[in-house]
Parts: sequence; C-alpha cells; structure tokens
Amino acid sequence: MERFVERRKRLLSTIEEGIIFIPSEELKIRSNDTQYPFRQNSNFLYLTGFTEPNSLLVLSKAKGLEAMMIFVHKRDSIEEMWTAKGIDQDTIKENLRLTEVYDTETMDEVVPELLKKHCNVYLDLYGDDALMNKLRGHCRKLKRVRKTKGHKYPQAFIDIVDEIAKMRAIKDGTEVSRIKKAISLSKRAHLAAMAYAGPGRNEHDVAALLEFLFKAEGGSGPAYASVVAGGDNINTLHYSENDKLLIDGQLMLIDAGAEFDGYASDVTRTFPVNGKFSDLQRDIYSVALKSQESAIAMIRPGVTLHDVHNKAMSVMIEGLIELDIFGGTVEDVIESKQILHFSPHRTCHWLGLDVHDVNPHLDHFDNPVLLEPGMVIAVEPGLYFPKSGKYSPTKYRGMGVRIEDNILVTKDGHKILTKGIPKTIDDIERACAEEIQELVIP
Ligand SMILES: [Mn+2]
Repeated sequence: MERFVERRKRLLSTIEEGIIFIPSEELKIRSNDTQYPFRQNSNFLYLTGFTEPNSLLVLSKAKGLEAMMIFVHKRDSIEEMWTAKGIDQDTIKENLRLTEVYDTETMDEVVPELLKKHCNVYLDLYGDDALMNKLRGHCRKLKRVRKTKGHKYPQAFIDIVDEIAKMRAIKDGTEVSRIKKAISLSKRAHLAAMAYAGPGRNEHDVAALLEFLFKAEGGSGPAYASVVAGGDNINTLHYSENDKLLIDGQLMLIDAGAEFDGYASDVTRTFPVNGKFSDLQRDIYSVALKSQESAIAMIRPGVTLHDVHNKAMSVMIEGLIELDIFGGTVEDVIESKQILHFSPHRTCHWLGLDVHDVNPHLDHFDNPVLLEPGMVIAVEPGLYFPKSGKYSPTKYRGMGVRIEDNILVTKDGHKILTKGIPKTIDDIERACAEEIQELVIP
C-alpha cells in the first residue's frame, strides 16, 4: 500500500496549493437492471488500488499541509445481502493510509468545507461533467457568501490528468511484474489458440478459448475487445464480430491480451489457419516480421516513438520494393505516402493500466516524448491487402499481417516481454502443430 501513498505524495508535489478530485468509475447499465462488469478508473486505481465504484479520492495541500481523503459508498445490511459485503471505513482508512474516510452521502456537506480552504481545484477538466457541475455549484455558493464569512473560494479549475499520465508512463517494479503476469496469461492463450484453430473451426470459439485462459490464475479477462479474424477479416482493423468460419489456406490474425490486476498486455500474432505458410503468405509475413524486428531493435532511452515508427515503415517499404509491390526508392514511397494504402496505422503506443496508455506522445512544446527506462510500449506494424482494395496486388488479395510485442525500455536498451510467444515462421508452424489438450488444462 506504501506505493499508493508515495504516488499521491508525488502528485501533490506537482502543485503549489489546491485540492485534487479523482473520481472512481461508476457501475454502468448493460440492459434494464443488469450492469456491465465493473472496471475501476485507471487514474483512481493508480492512486489508491481501491476497486469499489462510487468513490471519490480527494487530495489537498494548503500552507504546506497535505491531506488524503476518500468518499466511499457505505453499504447497509440489506444491500450487503443482495450484492457484496462492504468494507468498514476504519479498515479502508488504515489500508489506504488516508487522513479521513467519509460516507458518500455526506459529500454535499463535507466538500464545501474543503473547497473554502483552497484557491485552486484540480481535476479531469474534460472528464465527468456531473462532478464538475457539482463543484462549480458549491464554489458559486462560497463566492456569494465569502465577504460576510471571510473564507476563500476556488478561482481556478485546472486539468490534472497529464500530471498523472506522466507519472504512469514510468512503471515501477510492481507494475512491470503485473504486466509480465498479464503477458504470461496471453502467452498461454495464444499458444492454445494456435494449436486449436484450424479449417472448420469458428473465430468465435477461438475467441472463447482465449478469454477462458485470460481468466486463469486470477487474470481479470481480456484487456480490450479481442480481434479474432480469419482471411480478409484481418483487413478490417477493428474487426470485432469474431463469428466467421476459418477456411483452409487463409491466414488468421489474433489481437488479444489479458489484463492482470488492472494492467494490460497487448499481443498480436498472425498464422496460417491450416498451420503451414504458403509461399505468398511467407512473402508478406517475412516483410512484416523484419519491419517489426528492426523497429524493436532500435528501442533504447532517448529514442522517440516517431523514430521507432519510421524505422518500421522504411524497412517495410524496402521489403515491398523487393516484392515488386512498389517501384522506385524507399524515399520515393515515403514521399508519395503510398505505404498508407497497405499500412495505414501508427506502429507504437504506450502500455500500462490502459492498453493505449495515457501518456501523451508529444510534450507541451510539441516535441516527441523521449523513451526512458521503465516505459512499456507496444510495437505493431501491420500490412494489409484487402480483397476489395483497389491498390491490393492481385496475388496477395485477402491477406494481411500484424505482429505485436510488448517492450520494456531498460537502462541500456530494451527487453521484449512477449518474447516466448511464437513469432518466426518455424516457431509458429511448430505451435500450430501442437496438441491443444495440455495447453488448456496444465
Ligand atoms: Mn496494440
């Protein structure tokens, strides 16, 4: 729990004076009276480790004095009978090392008392309108009576999320170990999927297998909507139907990763449905693989995500020139932007509590953020030849490849955290030939 206190202190150290509000996520209705499975707000989770909905973290700093408070929903005995046992406030206070724990129901009395000691309010300025409006309402009342009562009222509402994002960008040891655990679940799931998938199987069943294994060993399930795409479905980047039959002779792509204790993994593999690459499939797979490996090879502190992306693109273009898909030089192809016909998305993103973690790619002066030890990124070049695409070369139509690994930036370079998940043509063909049984029930 110490790490959460330390993070809150670091966040408070970024402000001179003020009060910070970080709300939890709330339960969302799925249909009528049923709810979606609850997922905590990542910033709230990062600062508290607390997984209850309807909570509000409040941090304050005035005249050098700091306070850390939380509002939590207190369950009564009837509610406890229907949903879950509540945690008593003393336990929360002690476990989370807080100055004060309040019942959510007292918020309208307590929050104005806190606000009138501060000049600045920090929050997710572009987040929850309800919270913002509530706080503005309190401040309006404080302003009206300030002359007679002689207290302060907040005069500035300031966005705090970039400060938290910057902190979240550098992972500590416990965070890296959680990402590694999520990856180990993803590894087992991808291995099982390669063994299980085959002609006549359905994308849906492969997705179900993946998600079953993402929940093994305490995993919380998929970190994002799994993409399980056979054949030309690969060329729909956010394909999510996952319900078509897998056909002999086609490639298939799985972009799916487990979440563990709030931390995401994000893994993509492409392999032949029947377990053996055809010559044409080898051609384009090798281009994507070389592009991805070259891009990863340059990851080290001081490099930017732009650099890594540009490397992936130039090596991919080289490969496509060798396959006679492009004429001219790499520079010509970059200049003409033709590569966007076949590879339209960015190659890199941050990874952490969110699968596309929130650290900006540019700093406040629009300079690309430099990689630092402790950052975790996903590298995922893709190459797509849609069946109906007017630029797709005839012989590669309906094929597509994306390969994605998760990389930890280290002091002297990088570490590929997803290394054990088959990626070379030989390793993939071997994994496809495995028996499924032992992979699912160890
Ligand atoms: Mn990704």
